[in-house]
Amino acid sequence: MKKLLITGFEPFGGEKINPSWEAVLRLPNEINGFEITKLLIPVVFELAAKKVIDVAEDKYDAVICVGQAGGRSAITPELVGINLRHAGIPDNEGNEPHDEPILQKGENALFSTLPVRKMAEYINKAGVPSQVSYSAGAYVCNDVLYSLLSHYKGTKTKVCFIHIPYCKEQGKAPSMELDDIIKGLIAAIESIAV
Ligand code: PCA
Repeated sequence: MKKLLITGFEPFGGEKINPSWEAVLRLPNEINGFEITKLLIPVVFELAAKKVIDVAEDKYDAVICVGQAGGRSAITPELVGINLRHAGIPDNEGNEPHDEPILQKGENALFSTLPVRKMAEYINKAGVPSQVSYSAGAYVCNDVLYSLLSHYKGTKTKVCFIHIPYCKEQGKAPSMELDDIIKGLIAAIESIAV
């Protein structure tokens, strides 16, 4: 059976929950012929990607990381990761890099290797608002996306990152029902043919 690793983050920035992990945790264990493994990762530069790579090794066909993007109102698969760390707030271990590269000799940017446009189409078709995003920011989510794309470049392991809005339970706006976030993630996985 094909194998997919999907990750969610711990809470950060004063929030009590992170909707990425709440949604990932509630996904079925099998979707679209993929056996799904779920992993909680820390909101810490460098360490988050290291945890994913330690678990994934070369055992997975696809790795999808999910993170909260407060302020967005749609599910946004990210097209690109950039070689930059720039924090607006400290991460969960107090790191606050400013304009530092992730990899000293890395390429400036790397494109997702999973079909993010098709993902957005499938999510919309499932009745959940979605659009492709051209920036995952420069905080820990982008750090994870770029680091994984660099690590798995040219291998069988395909990678993407999906940002999601706040969920209703967080009491912030804009927000999305957790059930819709879950529905959207399932639709995204249904779009993958590897
Ligand atoms: N969102 C942050 C990091 C963890 C998360 O859920 C980001 O967009 O970088």
